[in-house]
Amino acid sequence: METVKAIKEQGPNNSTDLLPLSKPEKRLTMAYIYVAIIALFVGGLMGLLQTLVRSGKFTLPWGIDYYQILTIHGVVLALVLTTFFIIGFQFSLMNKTVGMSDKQRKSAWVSFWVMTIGTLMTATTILLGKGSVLYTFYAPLQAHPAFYIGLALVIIGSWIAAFVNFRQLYLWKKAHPGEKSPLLAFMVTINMIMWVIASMGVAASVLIQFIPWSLGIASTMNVLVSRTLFWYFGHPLVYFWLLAAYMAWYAIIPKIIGGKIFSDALARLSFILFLFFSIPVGFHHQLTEPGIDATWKFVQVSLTFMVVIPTLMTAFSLFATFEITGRKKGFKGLFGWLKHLPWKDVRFLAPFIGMVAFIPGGAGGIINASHQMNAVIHNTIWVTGHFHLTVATTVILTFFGISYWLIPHLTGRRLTKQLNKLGIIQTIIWTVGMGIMSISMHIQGLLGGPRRSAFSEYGGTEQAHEWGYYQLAQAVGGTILFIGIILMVYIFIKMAFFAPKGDEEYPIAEEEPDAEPTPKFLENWKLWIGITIALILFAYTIPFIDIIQNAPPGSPPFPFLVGN
Ligand code: HAS
Repeated sequence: METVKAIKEQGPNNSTDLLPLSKPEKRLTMAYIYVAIIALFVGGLMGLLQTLVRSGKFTLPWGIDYYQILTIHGVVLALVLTTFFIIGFQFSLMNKTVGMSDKQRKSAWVSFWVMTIGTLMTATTILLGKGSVLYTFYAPLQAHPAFYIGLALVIIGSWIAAFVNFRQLYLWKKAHPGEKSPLLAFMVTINMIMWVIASMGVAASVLIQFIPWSLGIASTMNVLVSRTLFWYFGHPLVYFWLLAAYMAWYAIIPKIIGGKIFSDALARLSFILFLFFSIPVGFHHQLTEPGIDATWKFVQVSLTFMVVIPTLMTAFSLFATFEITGRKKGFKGLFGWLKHLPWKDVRFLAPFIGMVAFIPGGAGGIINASHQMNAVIHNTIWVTGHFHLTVATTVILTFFGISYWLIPHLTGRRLTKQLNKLGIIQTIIWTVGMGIMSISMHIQGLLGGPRRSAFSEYGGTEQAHEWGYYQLAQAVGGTILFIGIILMVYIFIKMAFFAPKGDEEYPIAEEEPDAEPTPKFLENWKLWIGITIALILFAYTIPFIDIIQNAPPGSPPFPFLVGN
């Protein structure tokens, strides 16, 4: 029989074998999760304060500024919580499926510390009131250089993690010539390729534009270039969050419901399509910006709609898994199979509600991307409603669902019946709170209520009076959500330190035995990366040249990124 050490050195025998996580590997993933849970608490508290301020019934004490807490909320939740949770979770997936050497683990720790130091730098700058520039840090808002240097470190740290993941798969492939890679390792690799290509945009902007400008080396910068580079990164950023949730939907949920993966090939194809269509689409966040030619906005909006294809493939695959599993268990009728789903298992319930929330969340996204309709909702609090359904419900409820088995697995404890029950209560609280908050944000947005503004009550007009009801509803939703966060932190502490010792399963599903074999070309990395780069060059080259050539005075075309 092979020892764990031997398997570790060579990787598993075939692509469906799973490796046990060693103690050091468990500690590594837990380190990332500790940061994520602290971020959840701090960011959630700021979210509560925001809704209270906007309700007009509360003033921040001690001279704290609304935009300061809004920046902490955005940076800590959208950038820190997500990135740390995803990278930690992905390391555990890679270690389970392809294995990790000691050297790779050391590099992974370097990644963790570089990211953590960066996070501390940025967070401290905001807390000191020197970085209230929101998570998109649009110029001409300017922060202290430490804000941007901290962000650059977070990105560099995440690249180290990406290259560890690439090496993990590379060594496994070398040891298993001709075999298809494990599905989850394939998915992690796609997500990290997307992340590296996309984050180069924001890294370039931070390093070449923002840091010199904030240090006073350059006195001005080309603002449209900086916004374009940000959104070149900003849209794939949201898919970076979503794909981590999709990994659980495709490969973990089937195991939890007692079923199998519907199709390995379909799952891989959908991830490849996400790689193609996540990056060359940033202009759909810049539809109202006058400096970008309408033709290129049209091209990028068309590419945006292509993303709907892998999304619907995912919905199809999930429905198929649910139905096939139910029918195998003997449930009949058109929807009888729904009854077999383990509604009382929080590991399933939380991500399932996340899936359902993605139906209105995705429909909202399609409205946002449609140019004329975007003119109605852009810069209104509708957009905030949209991303609280997508990232703060679909993605986060899936991450909570993962935590309920991952954390006890890592800490050598069990998800007890009582913790499962608390988890179900937490999921319901989250759904109700987010439902109230997000619906009222959508409605207030349609009535013209602005986003990113503490002044939503000015003027005493009839319209502003009407906004008041929805702002109050948002404060109610925000308060319920904060109760949900406190409960989640409590469950986390229990799972990490106090739950009874035991073995919690790391649930990874197998493929349906009669599924069609996965075609070999799906692992043609050079081809997929080549097509991705070609699409980016097609969508960005000409408009980018336009932006630089037609830069206004003070933003000299060359050196094109910083003026003086
Ligand atoms: Fe978005 C703004 C367009 C998806 C996040 N988005 C944002 C911002 C964030 C964000 C954070 O075009 C704000 C950025 C800022 O600060 O300015 N978004 C889209 C489109 C999609 C989309 C077309 N967004 C997401 C996801 C996010 C996210 C996912 C986070 C995770 N978004 C926009 C646009 C803007 C925008 C514009 C800019 C607006 C502006 O003017 O500023 C698409 O990907 C959506 C496709 C999704 C679907 C839904 C498919 C449903 C599925 C559910 C399956 C369920 C099952 C269970 C199986 C078509 C897969 C059901 C079972 C039953 C029994 C019912």
